[in-house]
Amino acid sequence: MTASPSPTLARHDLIARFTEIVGPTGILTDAADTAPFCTDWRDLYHGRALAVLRPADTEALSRIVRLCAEHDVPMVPQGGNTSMVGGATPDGTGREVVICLSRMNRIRNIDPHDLTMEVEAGVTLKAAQEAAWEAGFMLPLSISSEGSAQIGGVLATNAGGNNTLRYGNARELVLGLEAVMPDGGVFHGLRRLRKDNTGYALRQLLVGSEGTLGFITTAIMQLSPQPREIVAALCAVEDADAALKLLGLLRGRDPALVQAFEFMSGTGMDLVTSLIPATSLPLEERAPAYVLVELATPRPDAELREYAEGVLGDALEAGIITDAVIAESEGQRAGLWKLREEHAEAQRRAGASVKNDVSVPVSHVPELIKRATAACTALIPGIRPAPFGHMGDGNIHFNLVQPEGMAPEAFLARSHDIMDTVAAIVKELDGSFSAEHGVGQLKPYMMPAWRGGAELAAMRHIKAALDPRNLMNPGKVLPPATQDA
Ligand code: 2HG
Ligand code: ZN
Repeated sequence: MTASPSPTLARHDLIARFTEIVGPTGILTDAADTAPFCTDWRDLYHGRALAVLRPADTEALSRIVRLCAEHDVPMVPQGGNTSMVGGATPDGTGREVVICLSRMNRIRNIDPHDLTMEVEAGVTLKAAQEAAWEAGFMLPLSISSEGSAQIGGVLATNAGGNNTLRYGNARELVLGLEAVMPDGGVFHGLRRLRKDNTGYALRQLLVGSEGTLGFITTAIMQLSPQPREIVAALCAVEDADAALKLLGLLRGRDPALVQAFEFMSGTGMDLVTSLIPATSLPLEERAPAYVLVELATPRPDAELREYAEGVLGDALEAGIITDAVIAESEGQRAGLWKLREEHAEAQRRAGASVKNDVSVPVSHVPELIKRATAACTALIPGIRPAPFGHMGDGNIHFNLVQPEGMAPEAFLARSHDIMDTVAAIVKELDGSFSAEHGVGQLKPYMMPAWRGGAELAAMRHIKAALDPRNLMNPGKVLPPATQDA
């Protein structure tokens, strides 16, 4: 990948032209105002921006992109700024503009016959879920950062989250897209068709491209019928082998009911209950690991709670689980989910941590956890492995928290050693080093080893064809060409 060129228009002229497009309230230029947009959620990257631009509609975004293309201004799209891999943070040159889509925040339409929702990029995932629910449907995409993450970013990263095992990733839920392409042209693909084989599926190329091929402005999302009954339970298990047996038991009885199957380590749970206010373990005793199971059905007469009691009772009797609690109310269900969803925040509060957002075939999850725990513990004595995540689809966040008392900088200096150690095991288990958070600017260096040869070459051709001057989110996803094997 070639470096992106420098803007060909003086800074003040560019700012004047941008202001003409977005108006004075749609642009930020002072360093103090742009700073929050130049740092990522994990505080790993600190960039600078020529300006932060906040277009109110597709037309304004298209004009911005055209202007940037004309004058070689690199652009970084940003939604809720919740990337785990620095995917929405500008570099340190101060040449890039951050394009923030939060003003494009309308839910345009929910269609009860098509089971679709038309939603703009700046709507938070939570707001979209709530609107779908109020209309009697469900948008079945759920991630820990859904209160801040916005639809544009969710699609650009092909977010997965908690319900992938039943409903798929963001990709599976998108029927249509509108996007501004690198030359400023608008791709009008807001179709709501279940069947549409007319050439290349451009929308699917944009989903998961992390803003490197175009900026998503609006999407048609597919909705599901609302479940009539939902039952959540927290189960204590000895280890991931037992968790896998529990998944087998649940799927063997009725695979259609399992909506979420989330693994948590004892260490991770301890961090949540000790560092996050208003959380406590609703079981008698601490366990080596836990599973949060959620069952759901759209049938009105399923007697799901009785079913859950039966199947978990059998799991207890068979020694697969050692304890379990079933939520008695919506409040309790939310409490169980809080224990799971606060894992990232608790780990942040515990000091420096290294994240490995990896996936392996579901059957290999226990081996991954065992081998990676042993390897990382041998690498850095005192390191605290705290794996958790979406075990039902094979995506484990194999996160490692710094040893107590170690300087955070000293721990972070070992990040690449730790990531490479975990990655080597993931590779042997036929997995992926980037399951759901994307590649961003944290992991492009891993691409040649994992997606090298014809695959990376094809990605480079696509990027060069659509964005020949490398202006769209440069430095993300693809490594510099010099790193190719
Ligand atoms: C989650 O599943 C998110 O909670 C964050 O993907 C994972 O902190 C992480 O590594
Ligand atoms: Zn996750």
